[in-house]
Amino acid sequence: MNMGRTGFIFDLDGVIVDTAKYHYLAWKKLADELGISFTEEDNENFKGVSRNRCLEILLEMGDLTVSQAQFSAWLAEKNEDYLAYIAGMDETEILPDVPRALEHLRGRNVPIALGSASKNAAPILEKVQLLPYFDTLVDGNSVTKAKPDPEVFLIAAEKLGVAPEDCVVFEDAVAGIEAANNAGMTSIGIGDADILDKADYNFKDFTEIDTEFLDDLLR
Ligand code: B16
Ligand code: MG
Repeated sequence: MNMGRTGFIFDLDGVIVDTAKYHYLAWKKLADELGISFTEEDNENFKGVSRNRCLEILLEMGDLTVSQAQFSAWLAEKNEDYLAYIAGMDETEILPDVPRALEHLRGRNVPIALGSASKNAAPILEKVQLLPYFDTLVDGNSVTKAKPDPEVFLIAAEKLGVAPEDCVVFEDAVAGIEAANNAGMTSIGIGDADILDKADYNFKDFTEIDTEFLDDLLR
């Protein structure tokens, strides 16, 4: 363990790329098939939430109880549609100034991890060509407990060889900020400060995060 060394953990959707719009389209398609009303506002509640839990919420919205086999089939259908929507993603979909921050941190030689609920994180990072910046990926395939449980970030800290209290997490979801706080890490909310009011720091996006702020986190 490198005590005192700062580790940086990035969430994926809403922090690095805006895949929420593709998740919305895929959930909306399934909801329409099932006759369940699903709006972009409803999609807000799906941010940072596991695929499995999202389908449970959707079925609760439609008052539907289904067999395990049907549940799995719909889960697979949603993901196939989602994969079709993200097939054409490229680096133009990276959110503003994220590469600048990653480049700066790389230059400082600090360990960087991904901490995402998505099971599609690796192919997405590959598509937008940011994979080389990450020392390790912890995603929906490696966790058993969803955010706000701190598991995803604690595994990331362990893999980086950094103490949890020396880790900084960038997150756009309320559950993600809670997970970071539960892990004893410094939490940085990306998005609406009123919604992410439990974060230690708040920024609208990475254009507001200057290199001085990043360097201060290293001290
Ligand atoms: P998948 P994050 C999350 O990503 C999304 O915000 C959430 O909407 C999605 O349901 C979840 O990933 C699972 O994604 O279906 O690709 O496994 O924000 O934790 O990076
Ligand atoms: Mg997110």
